[in-house]
Amino acid sequence: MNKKGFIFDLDGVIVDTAKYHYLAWKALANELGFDITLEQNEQLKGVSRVRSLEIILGWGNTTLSQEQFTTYMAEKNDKYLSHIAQMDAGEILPDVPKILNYLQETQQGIALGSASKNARKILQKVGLFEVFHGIVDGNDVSKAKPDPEVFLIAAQQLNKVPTDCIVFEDSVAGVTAANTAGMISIGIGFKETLGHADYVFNDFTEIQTSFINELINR
Ligand code: B16
Ligand code: MG
Repeated sequence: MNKKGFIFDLDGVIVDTAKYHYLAWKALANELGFDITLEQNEQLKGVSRVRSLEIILGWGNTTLSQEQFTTYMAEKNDKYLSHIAQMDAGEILPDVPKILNYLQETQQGIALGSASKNARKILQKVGLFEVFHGIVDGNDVSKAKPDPEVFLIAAQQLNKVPTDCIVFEDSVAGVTAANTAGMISIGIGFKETLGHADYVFNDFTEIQTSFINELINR
């Protein structure tokens, strides 16, 4: 059987940590005297921590000194981590284990490609750390998605050429990054927003192992 590299984004693909990011950013915005909505939070998905705070400050028409910026970033992360501390395997999104098990059974390469600097911690909390042969996160890259760097490093870790890699992504920038890397992109979410992906599914319950087999044997 062929061996391919399967690269997973974390937030929005394996777990839904967006709700925890939202709670932490909202608390910070409130502290600064304004609020952020769930719709606005959508625009922060897949975006780095630094860039997220810049965007939020723009929404609130607020500027901070460099020192304050650093303090608020740390404060946000502490709040976020207090939510992460409560996570367990029950937070893995539906049918993700089904696909991971199938990839393990067929001995495919499995890697993580996430913008989060907390990715390793989260994988440990939900008990998936050992499943991944490669992990590339926000600590390992110099250029954020839509730059393909994160996925190209993941492919290297799996010893695969980009054209033998398949990426699962929920963010617009992440799908663009996978396409630019020359990989097959699978959008997890809405067709309206992820129409540039090679395939789009609402979630993993819509993905059959027969489809994974097709990808493996392409
Ligand atoms: P952290 P992903 C991304 O994860 C999140 O979607 C995004 O909302 C977050 O700001 C970013 O990670 C950085 O996270 O503050 O933990 O370093 O979707 O790329 O797995
Ligand atoms: Mg994501």
